[in-house]
Amino acid sequence: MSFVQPTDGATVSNPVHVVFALDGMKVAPAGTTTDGTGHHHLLVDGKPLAKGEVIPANDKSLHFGKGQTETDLTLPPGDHTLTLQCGDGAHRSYGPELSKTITVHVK
Ligand SMILES: [Cu+2]
Repeated sequence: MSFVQPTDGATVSNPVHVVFALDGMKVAPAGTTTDGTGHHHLLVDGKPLAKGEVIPANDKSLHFGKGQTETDLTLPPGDHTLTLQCGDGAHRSYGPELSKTITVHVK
């Protein structure tokens, strides 16, 4: 999985438009239990979660359970990491191998 936008190390302004891509799996809404499907989670200043761990839902751990592949974020100025974590229909992490972390500088 990867970030289509922004690129790693980019300097960005609020709102930060973030676009996700999922390779080798299909995006499906939360609740879908079909193998090979999942949905995106965006962890702000977080880390990839171990495989099987349930991904929390809070201000810094966002679920895209309708199958969305983009969002707009408002972040405090400074450096932040954005981690994309794929999870299954029950919000369980697919592990670090299905995650991607980038750093952005917010103006
Ligand atoms: Cu989820």
